[in-house]
Amino acid sequence: MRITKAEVVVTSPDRNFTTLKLTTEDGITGLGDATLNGRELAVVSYLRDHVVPMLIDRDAARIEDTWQLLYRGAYWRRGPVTMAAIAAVDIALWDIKAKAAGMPLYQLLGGASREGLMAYGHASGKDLPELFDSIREHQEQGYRSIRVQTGVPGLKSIYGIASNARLDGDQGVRYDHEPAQRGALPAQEDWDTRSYLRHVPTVFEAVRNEFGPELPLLHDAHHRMTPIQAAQLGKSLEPYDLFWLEDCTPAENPEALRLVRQHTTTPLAIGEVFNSLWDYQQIIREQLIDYVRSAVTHTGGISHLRKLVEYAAQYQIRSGFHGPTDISPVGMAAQMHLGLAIHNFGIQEYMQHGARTNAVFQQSFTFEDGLLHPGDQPGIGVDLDVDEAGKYPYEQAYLPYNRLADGTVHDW
Ligand code: CS2
Ligand code: MG
Repeated sequence: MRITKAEVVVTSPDRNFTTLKLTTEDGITGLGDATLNGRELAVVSYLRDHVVPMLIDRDAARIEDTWQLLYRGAYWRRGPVTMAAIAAVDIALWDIKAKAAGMPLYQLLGGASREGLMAYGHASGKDLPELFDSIREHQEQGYRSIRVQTGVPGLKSIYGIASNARLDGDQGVRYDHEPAQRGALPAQEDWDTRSYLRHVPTVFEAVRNEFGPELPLLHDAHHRMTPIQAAQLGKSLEPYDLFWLEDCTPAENPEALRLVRQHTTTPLAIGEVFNSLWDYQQIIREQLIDYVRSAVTHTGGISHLRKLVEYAAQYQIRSGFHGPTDISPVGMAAQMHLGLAIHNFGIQEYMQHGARTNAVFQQSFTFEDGLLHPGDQPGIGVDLDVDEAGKYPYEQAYLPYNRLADGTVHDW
């Protein structure tokens, strides 16, 4: 089963997506997601200029060998660009293998370990009334677990807060419907950690009073605290029983989590900006986290993410795969197959793509009663409408960044 064609498709229906499409001599096609938010074209070049020539005429059945060739053979290992490119190839090859076998991918990965995947959505509001409306809107959509982000008094604009949050698609401002804003330069936002640390526990107290003790609640700190600040936040949130506190400290210093762990029993999730098993090795071995946040798209594909979660399983650490809108429907579907098959699934982030994106990527996965299911079409179950994709050329877009009141650039 030789690969005869490898095309890199860039489209920007609601935001930019990079997709690899492989075709075999038998006419089987496979899709892989290589979207790296705000740095999309770097992966396009990596694929087109350096990977595609190596794929032509290779045996599409040799998934592990292709992974090792691209990873070890490059000399330059790891990094978000390399690992997103390898992910796209790996996902596309699993799609082809499952189509050739006539099975949905999760069957090849060992079959379903559960009926569906518990998903969480993003509720946000600049104040409590707006936040409560957003939580209710998510519950009406079927979500049984909810991430909570709010504005902080005194700060004008903060990442993760929609001022007109909508779930239904095309109108309104949805902050992370398009987490990277289109434009020639990145937008600047504000940050003040002391105000944030004072405010967040009051928000969770209000949410618990309004919505009761049952609803699983999550919170994302976007890497903005020092270890001792993160410890303080984890401790002050303990009465509100969070499902997890995400990305409490910056990714480069895994040892910071030791200090956080010593002070709080709030469960910790980390890793959406990690890109390999080796980034997690120490924090898994030392049991410093509870959930692995990687996405299949940014962690070398199905083959590598599976090894990562199986390693995590030895330490009772579960999956919490990254699923914002910058993971394309191809990446989302691929990680749903993996999540359905593994034993140590935890939760799946799911934000829902807009109508234009859904017209470009036709999907067979479903979201019903709060549970995702990848569907039973052979392969990963997503088709790319190339003509539709062609209507939306790439547009420059960046994630925002933030500065403190004195002008210092702060951590993401
Ligand atoms: C967030 C994302 O989903 C999350 O947990 O951290 O919105 C993230 O900021 C973007 O995916 C960055 O590309
Ligand atoms: Mg996050």
